[in-house]
Amino acid sequence: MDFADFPFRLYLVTDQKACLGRDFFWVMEEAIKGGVEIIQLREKDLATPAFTEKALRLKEICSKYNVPLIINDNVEVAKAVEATGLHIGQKDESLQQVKSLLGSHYPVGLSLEQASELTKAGSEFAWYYGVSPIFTTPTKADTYTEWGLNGLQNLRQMTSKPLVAIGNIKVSNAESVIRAGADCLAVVSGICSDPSPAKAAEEFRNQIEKSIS
Ligand code: TZP
Ligand code: MG
Repeated sequence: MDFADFPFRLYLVTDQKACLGRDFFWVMEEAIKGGVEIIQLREKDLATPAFTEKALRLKEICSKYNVPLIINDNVEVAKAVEATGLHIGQKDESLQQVKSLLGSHYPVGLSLEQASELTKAGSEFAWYYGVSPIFTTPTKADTYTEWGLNGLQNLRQMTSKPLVAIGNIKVSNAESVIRAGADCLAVVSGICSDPSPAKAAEEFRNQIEKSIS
């Protein structure tokens, strides 16, 4: 993956609970079949060995479909499984710190909670910005103030880096989020909790196609 490239439009961020008791890997594969193009494994409660094991299993599925696997906030796991990239938030180790461990060309996505973080040292080396949260969401309680569509539009004027929108993105608001300036939609419950993850992903893809044509 060339560090400068971010051609993805539909990004799945995982949450075991959001899969509602169904087999996690089944949900992932269905989501990919429906059109998810990149997956971030986000595990807040697993220690590194179990996180690594899960990442290796997910990587097998991702590799089958040529879907990049991104690891949330664990450099050791990202290294161990040779993930395509890492994603970090504002409260995690800094971008410079993780790049010093992974190499300066390693793709690292960075969450932005407010526009002032754009000018923080190192932010310019992010692979993409996660715009978090676009809308408040029951999936993640500890989020900062929502950006809303206006906030996203303003941010769009401030940077040409790929913007990945996350937070309560549903099929019903997907088009407005793209039109406000998102390059890519990141979804948890809208796909993982749907009775048919494949169909849900397909519906997101249809909205995206409609919005960029
Ligand atoms: N970061 C900001 S919001 C969020 C994360 C991980 C969760 C988004 O979940 P959903 O179910 O798509 O609203
Ligand atoms: Mg984090």
